[in-house]
Amino acid sequence: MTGTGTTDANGADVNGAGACTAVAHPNIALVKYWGKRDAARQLPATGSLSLTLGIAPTTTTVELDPAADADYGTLNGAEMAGKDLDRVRRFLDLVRERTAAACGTTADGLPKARVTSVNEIPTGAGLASSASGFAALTLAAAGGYGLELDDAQASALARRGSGSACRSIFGGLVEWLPGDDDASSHAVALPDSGLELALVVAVLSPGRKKIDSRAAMARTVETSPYFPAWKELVPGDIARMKEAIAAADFTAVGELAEANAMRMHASMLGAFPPVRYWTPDSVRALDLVVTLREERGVECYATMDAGPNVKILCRPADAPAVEAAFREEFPGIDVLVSGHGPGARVVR
Ligand code: 2P0
Repeated sequence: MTGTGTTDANGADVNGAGACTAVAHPNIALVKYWGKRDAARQLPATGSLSLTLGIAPTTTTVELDPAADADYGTLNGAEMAGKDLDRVRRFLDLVRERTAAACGTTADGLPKARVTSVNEIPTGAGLASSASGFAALTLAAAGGYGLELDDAQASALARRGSGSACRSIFGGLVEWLPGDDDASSHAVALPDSGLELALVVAVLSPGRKKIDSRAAMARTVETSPYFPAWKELVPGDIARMKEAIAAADFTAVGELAEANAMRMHASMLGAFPPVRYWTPDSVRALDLVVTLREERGVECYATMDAGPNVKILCRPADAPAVEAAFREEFPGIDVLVSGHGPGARVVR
């Protein structure tokens, strides 16, 4: 999937390079990534485990541009600027460094690039677009520059762009192995146990969040007295979650996922100043999940990320009932339904 056999060379002196387009899907963690032990190298404090979704993909094209002085591009049709552009440039610098090392040349001799990225997602749906975005950018940039990567290497490189992006390289249920250096911190696909999950995303609040996850994570690590407890908890949650997945035990998967998400939010609430993403609608949505489960016979569990939106885990057969209940409780909101999605891939 990380093949780099692009042939429409664009004046660049790297083998088989020029332009490449890749697609990647977002993922939602069932055991969350919250905290880094090394921010510069993007090494996480713990492992994590996620489901790659089948909705809302990002499609990204990287074209080498020998005439450009700096990387540039568009995101959903608008010119990239500010922090977003800086982050893309830093990532492409890293791709050029790796390419230069592999080709025995210098990164300065490699052309800059134009990046065109489109998120196929309802505006502000609250699905982490940095995961699909950096996973797609990793494969497109590697293809554009002619950098050969196996899946683990692609995942480790995507991690440098955004931690959760390392998981979107793979499809279905995925574990991010925390590792202890740049090469060993990457994701792997979990064996298929036959467990089929559905995820319903209730878009309660489409606006941009007040504090981005990178800053919120750093604040939690630095100031929350509950962060050490979170860090100690996660390895056991991952082990239990893998057992539950292997046994295709939906109830155990749901209970663990919900408890893990609440404990991540507890660690944030303990930060100073506190990090609180919840709104009154988030609490109403969490109540509705309990009502569905305990009073209406629809077994479902809630998870939340760095934002106010609530995602509901259920069996695929129950997804229509969960969707209908959320549409009724919150008229007019977007409700998205997803099953297991594929890993990132080069499309041309
Ligand atoms: C996760 N989140 O496991 C957790 C749960 C949000 C809450 O991964 O700084 O955008 O780029 O590594 O990957 C969001 O964090 O952070 C995230 P960086 P990222 O999905």
